[in-house]
Amino acid sequence: MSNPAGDTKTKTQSRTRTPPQYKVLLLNDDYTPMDFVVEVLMRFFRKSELEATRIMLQVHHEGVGVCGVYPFEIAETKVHQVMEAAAEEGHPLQCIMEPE
Ligand code: TYC
Repeated sequence: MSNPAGDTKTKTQSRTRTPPQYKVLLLNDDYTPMDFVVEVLMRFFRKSELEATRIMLQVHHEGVGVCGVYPFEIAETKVHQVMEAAAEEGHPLQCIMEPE
C-alpha cells in the first residue's frame, strides 16, 4: 500500500474536488437578429440586459463569445435550450460547448 497510515493526501489530487467545467459559446452568423441573441443570453444565462448586449456585440464583432462556464450536464442543457429556441424561431444561431 502506498499510503499505509491513510492519513495523508496524495499531492497530485486537488483538496477540493471541482467537476470539469465547460464553456458554452455562441457563434456569429449573418441572420440571427441581435435582439434575439440578447433575449437568449438573458433568459438562459441569467445575464442583465447590459451584459447580454456586451456579449452579443462581442460575438458579432469577433465571431465567438462565452455565455458561461458550467459542469458538463448543465452546459449540455443550455446548448440544447438555445438551439431549440433558435430553431423554433427559424434562426441559424449556433451554440456549442468546449472544455474550459
Ligand atoms: N451578426 C448578427 C446580425 O448582424 C447578430 C448576431 C450576434 C448573431 C451574435 C449571432 O451569436 C450571434 N444580425
